[in-house]
Amino acid sequence: MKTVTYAAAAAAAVLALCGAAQAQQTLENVKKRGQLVCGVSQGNPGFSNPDAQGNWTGLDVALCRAVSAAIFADAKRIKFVPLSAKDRFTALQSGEVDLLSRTTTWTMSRDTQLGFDFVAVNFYDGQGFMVPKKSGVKSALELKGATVCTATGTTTELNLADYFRANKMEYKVVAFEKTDEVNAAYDSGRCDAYTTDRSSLASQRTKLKVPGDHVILPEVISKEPLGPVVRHGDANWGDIVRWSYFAMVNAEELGVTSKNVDEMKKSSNPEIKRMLGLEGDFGKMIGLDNAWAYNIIKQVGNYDEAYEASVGPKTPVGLPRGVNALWTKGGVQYAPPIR
Ligand SMILES: N[C@@H](CCC(=O)N[C@@H](CS)C(=O)NCC(=O)O)C(=O)O
Repeated sequence: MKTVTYAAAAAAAVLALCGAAQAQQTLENVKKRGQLVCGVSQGNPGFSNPDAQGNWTGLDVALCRAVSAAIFADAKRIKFVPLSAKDRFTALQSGEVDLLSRTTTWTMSRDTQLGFDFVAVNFYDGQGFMVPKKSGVKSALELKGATVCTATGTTTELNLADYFRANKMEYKVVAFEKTDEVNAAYDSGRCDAYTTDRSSLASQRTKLKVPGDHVILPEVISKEPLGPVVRHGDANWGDIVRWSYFAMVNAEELGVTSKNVDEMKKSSNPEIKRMLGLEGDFGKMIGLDNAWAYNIIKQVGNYDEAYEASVGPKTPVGLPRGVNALWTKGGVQYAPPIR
């Protein structure tokens, strides 16, 4: 009896050790493969979207590129895997992707029940509604009895139910797995309103037949902190993704851009020196080269550069920085120091 117990205990210990060793392997696997596998959307302009040449662009894509630059000194060593909202979590759990960077809301249940770690918030968002301008609707509170289109496998349906219940309004939901199906249904007039994250409404609006015919209503009915997700249990990997993101935000705060980063190597500011790998061993601390952040900034840019190029006011998505401004400029984007 005792022997069995010891044997079982030993087996469990070996399993636990192997599990831990395996769990800490992501960086090694990525290096061996020579490529980062990044889970993105199937097409969310400004966040993750292939352009006419098939090159992936967007704010979430910039984060994949930053991680690739930090590891390989090359922002292009990435395989992008397009995932629907419904399939994204199994793809991360099964190891099909190393990192999920796809407008994913950080919630307590996802963080604690799915075996994941949310490592940063690269876009603070909230759920909203879009309606055809010609409907004359000016507030979500006028949507009593409306048919609302949305995507399945998202945080959206529960927020929608909560909002209509709280406001004692009836509604009907029409939900699809693919965002393109939601767009088609809404564009054909099957629904009175379209609901999802407000940033995604602005993004998907660019894909409608006449984007200018639709307006996003002022109500923000939920908190949708969107950010990159990794598997729980590989702390080093989580650190790499988190600090790749923080490097972009710190670079913005310190005024370091892709254009001036070489010039900035001459700066006497100790924070800039540490960030660019000229002082200290900050890259080594996460298993990378000390030029990790230099490579991110040089090849991908700082957070502001990535934001303005993908979703900013001059892009078709057209989102002002708003709450995603730096904390020094009235927003909540704040990165702990590289120190
Ligand atoms: N933030 C929400 C929603 C995420 C989501 O999937 N949004 C849709 C917007 S309609 C999207 O990104 N669609 C693009 C695609 O599936 O390619 C969540 O994490 O559940």
